[in-house]
Amino acid sequence: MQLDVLTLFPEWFEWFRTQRHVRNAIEQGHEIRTFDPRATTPLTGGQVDDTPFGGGAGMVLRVDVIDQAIGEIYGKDSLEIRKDRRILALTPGGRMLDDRFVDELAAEPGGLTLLCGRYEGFDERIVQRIATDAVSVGRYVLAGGELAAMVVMDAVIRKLPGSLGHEASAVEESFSTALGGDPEYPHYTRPAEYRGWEIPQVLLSGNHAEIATWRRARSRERGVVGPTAHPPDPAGETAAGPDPFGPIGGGGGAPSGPDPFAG
Ligand code: 6GU
Repeated sequence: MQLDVLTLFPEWFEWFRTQRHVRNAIEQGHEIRTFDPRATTPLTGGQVDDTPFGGGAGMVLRVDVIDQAIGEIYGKDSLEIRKDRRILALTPGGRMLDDRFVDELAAEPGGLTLLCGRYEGFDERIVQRIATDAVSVGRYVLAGGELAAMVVMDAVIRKLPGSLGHEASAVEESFSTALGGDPEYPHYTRPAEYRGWEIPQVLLSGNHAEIATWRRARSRERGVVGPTAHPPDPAGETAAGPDPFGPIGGGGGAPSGPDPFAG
């Protein structure tokens, strides 16, 4: 897959490219290219942004600058390019990135172009006329789209064959269809007991069917309860009293309530 990023800060992506799963993907033939719209701006003095019509604070990325950059990168008019590949405008008000959206992007045959906004953001015509999608990584505002672009690319790259050491890791992971869209089950490794903190005994049983059932149940439970903003208290209580987001059934004991596989 070809991942192209339009950014005023291409150097931010140098570190990203050195990360192992990203390097693996590049070795597999995937590409990450960065383009600075300042290099192709039709305006003088490397100008890329302007003050907003109607007044207000901040600067807005100009539509002519982005249109020109895309035209030069692909050697075609941007209205043609958007038929061939997904062009993502990274903006806090966009479609929220989730596992389904990531799968959709990873399956895109034409490649992705990520547009990073800075300042107050994009001239809306970039989003409406040039981009195929507006993408957000959460309901908060970052200073620019660069970190969001890395989030999108990281999530997409993990789905590409050959980028993870272990192919199964991306199949049965949080929010995947293999887990019915639920978060991943908890993992444990050695030591089996540490400071009196034991692991669920079923995991030591060697009974793969029971382990799978237990994992599916824990995963489903996390899906019902929602993301753990705060790890469950093993005693089921906190200083503030019983944790409303604690074990299903509200009981104490194991984080997941009575555990049929315990002991
Ligand atoms: Cl995609 N961009 C910016 N600037 N802020 C964000 C975002 C994107 N997603 C969440 N916050």
